[in-house]
Amino acid sequence: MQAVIFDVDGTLVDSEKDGHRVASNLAFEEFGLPYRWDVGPYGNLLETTGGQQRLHRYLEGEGMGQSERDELVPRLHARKTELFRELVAAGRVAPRPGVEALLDDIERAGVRLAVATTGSRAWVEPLLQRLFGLDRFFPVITGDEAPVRKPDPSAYLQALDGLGLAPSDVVVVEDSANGLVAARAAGLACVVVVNDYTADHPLDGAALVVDTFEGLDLATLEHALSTADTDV
Ligand code: XBP
Ligand code: MG
Repeated sequence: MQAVIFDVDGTLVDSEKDGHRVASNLAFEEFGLPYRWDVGPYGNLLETTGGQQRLHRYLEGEGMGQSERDELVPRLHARKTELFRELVAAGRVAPRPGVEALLDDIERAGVRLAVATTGSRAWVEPLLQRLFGLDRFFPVITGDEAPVRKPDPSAYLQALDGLGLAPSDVVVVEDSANGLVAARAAGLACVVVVNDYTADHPLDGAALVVDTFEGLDLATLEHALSTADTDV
């Protein structure tokens, strides 16, 4: 194994419940909109990857027409992104327990770190910089470079291309079914570390499924890669 590609939301960081959801509600309030995303129902909205795509799907469900959404969603999402950056800067978004120890374990062995996320670069870079150190990860592929979002494999294919490695030398760490499908469609073995929002996701084809990073080390990832069936 020569590299590990990490997902961000729900994987490196616990960013959905206390991050994107909270920032979205603050943006709704600022815009004088009556919508609020509660903790439970937000889990269903996560089936749609991409913040703008998720807003469109939700507002369409609330009966808002296409033209009104096309005008409102980019402004609402831009404000949500600013508010999310402020939550990160205020320390309200934290790494999942055990992630930092795993990153150190991987780096000590000279194995490379990369990122492939659906999220927007405008918040991804400051978050990685504040919590981990941005230059530990190369490449960092975001929704800006891969607009067709997971479960489409393009983010992982771009990360693999940036690493210049063969799929058999790389393992992915994800938190969700959409991420698992994207990694496998890119021909990559995928370890899934579920969270409260993804524990019930269908995860067939995962090389390994666990519910915490605590105790997840390099040797476990290497074993998962060596036993993985990457045939899609
Ligand atoms: C999960 C996503 C993202 C975030 C919101 O990303 O679906 O869209 O929820 O970020 P990941 P944006 O692939 O890291 O799990 O609002 O910037 O899209
Ligand atoms: Mg995720």
